[in-house]
Amino acid sequence: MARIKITAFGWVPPFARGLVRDLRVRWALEEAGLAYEELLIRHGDPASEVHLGLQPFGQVPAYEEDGLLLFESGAIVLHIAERSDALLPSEPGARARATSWMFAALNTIEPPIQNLAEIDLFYPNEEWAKQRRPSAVEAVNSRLLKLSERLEGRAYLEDRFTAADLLMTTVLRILRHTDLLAKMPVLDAYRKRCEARPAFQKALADQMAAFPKDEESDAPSGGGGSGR
Ligand SMILES: N[C@@H](CCC(=O)N[C@@H](CS)C(=O)NCC(=O)O)C(=O)O
Repeated sequence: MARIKITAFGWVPPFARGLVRDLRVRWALEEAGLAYEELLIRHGDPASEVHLGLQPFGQVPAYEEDGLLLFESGAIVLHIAERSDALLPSEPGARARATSWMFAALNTIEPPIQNLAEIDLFYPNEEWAKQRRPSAVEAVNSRLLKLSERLEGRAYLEDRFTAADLLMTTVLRILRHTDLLAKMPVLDAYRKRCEARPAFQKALADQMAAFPKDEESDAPSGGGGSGR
């Protein structure tokens, strides 16, 4: 059995905990029943520099398996999903449709959500951010409305849970500091349905377990990234 290793941060600010993108990879590995090791990145630790170098942009997550080195959470999840019936159906048409939704999560839904999150979490007091925010909210809402229409009367994006729902859920979670999802009951129920899966709960617990428990350790000197 191949040894799988993923990189993750050993510290991020509280607002980022439970959102860092290694969560997607952990979740996919749990759904697929594949064991993995984590390479935790902590600034000041020489090993961390090596681990950061596994990703071309110095970000997490990176994925290593028997000399195969991958980056980009979506590509890693797709790699895992391609060999697990739990994450992608085997029928080619169904598989291609699910893959379309995987790209939709990352390419169509995540950009406006990430834009809003950056305004709110990184620049809340900037005048430009205050002016920009209403149109950023509008951009998110217009995508959420279409997504909600798709999910109306459905449990999942296609006719069963796939890696597309996994990615979409992790994208929707980025809005947790707002009430935008709560205002869309179909989407809120969808997110909760996916998050109730034991594999998600395990992945989340494992990401959270990597962070220090005591508040004093929450100071940036503990190491870690921006959590973006
Ligand atoms: N598109 C990349 C984004 C990765 C990313 O933004 N990682 C964040 C953590 S969630 C990070 O490493 N931030 C630190 C940095 O950018 O230096 C992916 O999906 O893997």
